[in-house]
Amino acid sequence: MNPLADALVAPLSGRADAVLIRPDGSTLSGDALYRLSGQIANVLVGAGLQPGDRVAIQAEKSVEALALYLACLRAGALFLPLNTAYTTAELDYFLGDAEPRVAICDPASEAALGPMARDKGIELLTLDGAGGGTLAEGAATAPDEFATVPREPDDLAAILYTSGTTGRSKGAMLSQDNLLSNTEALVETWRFTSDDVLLHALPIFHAHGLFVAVNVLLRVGGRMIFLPKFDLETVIARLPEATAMMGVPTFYTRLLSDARFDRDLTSHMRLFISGSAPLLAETHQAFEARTGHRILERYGMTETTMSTSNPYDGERRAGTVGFPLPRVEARITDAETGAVLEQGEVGILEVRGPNVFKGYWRMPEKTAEEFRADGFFITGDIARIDAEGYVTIVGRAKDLVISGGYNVYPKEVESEIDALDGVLESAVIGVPHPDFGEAVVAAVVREGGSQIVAEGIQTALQERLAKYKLPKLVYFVEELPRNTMGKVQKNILRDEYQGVFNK
Ligand code: MLC
Ligand code: AMP
Repeated sequence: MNPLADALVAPLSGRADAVLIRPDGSTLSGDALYRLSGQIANVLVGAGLQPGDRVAIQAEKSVEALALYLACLRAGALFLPLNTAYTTAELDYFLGDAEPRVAICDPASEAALGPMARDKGIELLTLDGAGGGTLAEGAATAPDEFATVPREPDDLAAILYTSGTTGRSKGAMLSQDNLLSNTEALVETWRFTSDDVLLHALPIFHAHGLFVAVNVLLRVGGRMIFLPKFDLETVIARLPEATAMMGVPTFYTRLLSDARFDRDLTSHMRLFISGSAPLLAETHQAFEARTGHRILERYGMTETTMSTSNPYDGERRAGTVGFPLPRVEARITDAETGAVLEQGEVGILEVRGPNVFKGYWRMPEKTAEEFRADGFFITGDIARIDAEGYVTIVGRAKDLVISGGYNVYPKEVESEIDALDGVLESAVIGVPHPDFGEAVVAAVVREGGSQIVAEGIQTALQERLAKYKLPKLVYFVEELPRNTMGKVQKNILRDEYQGVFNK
């Protein structure tokens, strides 16, 4: 038994029809993908991989990168995907913490990562966006037969890093059953079948594009139009071939900004799903007015994969994230005391169910802090559950910015800014942005006599942080607003800068 490989990968064997449609329209059959996963699994084992080892990958989205995920499932390895935007400095931490046996990077990063990998005893292979590189070369000559390694439902299948409000990023450990149970719940809730063709424009290094999109479509034996990224022209051109689309709100606001995106273009579509960041009620309404479709909004987290969803048949209510998924429980508690609140009250959203992760990699204390004794996971999102059971996310207890669906923890950016010569201190906030939903803005206090300018800060940060974490604007202030306890009042800064991107 290997629950995920049995459910997602094994059915590809012998499947002659297309499972992946590439940007140029060429296709890859299920069987070809299956055989490729076997070849890659053989390369990994040849590199010394044992079941339970981690395989890290930072590479452009490609059919081969997806096959690597399937190969890891078959080989009993823990798949560890990394955002392509991470810098070498960020990777140093992830690779040091996760201690993967094998890491795969773009050939362009090989020179920078090679010495790091050697120091850490990691076997480094390469893969580019066109499917070239040493991993693919090895796979081309490797046997395609591979005996899938047995796994138990509680065995780990993946580690996904998520930044922390304090300190370093944490690796969320997801088990076979976490992922498979969630896939089953989503298939049931969203009615996916083998007739579905998903327009897949999300990255596959985060939960949304990988565990929601890919797992669901593999589970039902559907197809995916596998695009390297969200590009408005390509998405509009390929939409007629799709039945369903999943995206972050930015995908939908970008589509709405184009007059070609209308009722005619979308009339054949079965379903549009949104998540990873709040979908403004006004976007939901504008989308319906333009296309006649009501976007189905759902809510999740790396640690829990999906927890709630609006209904397929019932009312998809704008501004809400719907009901807990089958077998998932949700409750609202008091932020200070942890007491369960009355229905309708606003507090911290907690969830429990087979979807909830096994804890943070090698961080038992951090794990313990985020769970209640009765097994509920404290999401850090502020929410309300109404009399009908609809969950509405009203805010975040965690100091977190979500920009275009990517999470940015202000503390991480502040630490980097504060470390620069000429900076006394800084405060990083998220402010409304028409494209990204929220954008990162920094308020910086210079050290006495310092002449540091915004450009200097941006340039210095580029070396240290992924691009999406960089402040889109840097303001210099005399001092940061603080309350009587000395805590920076970010709400005052947010009020002050809230209109800067809407002028
Ligand atoms: C790119 N940039 C961003 C950004 N994406 N800045 C802030 N926020 C982002 N999300 C930077 C680029 O590096 C570039 O910098 C500049 O902004 C303009 O880029 P762009 O060309 O407009 O961006 P694009 O490449 O089109 O990417 C935007 C995007 C992408 C929205 C398509 O960010 C994306 O695919 N987001 C999806 C994220 C996602 O999958 N999240 C799921 C997490 S899982 P410069 O300096 O070069 O101009 C999760 C759980 C759950 O949250 O519930 O699903
Ligand atoms: P991540 O750590 O990338 O998995 O991001 C998880 C966070 O994204 C959640 O804790 C929420 O704050 C946010 N999120 C995901 N989906 C939604 C949604 N539909 N509405 C509001 N916030 C969301």
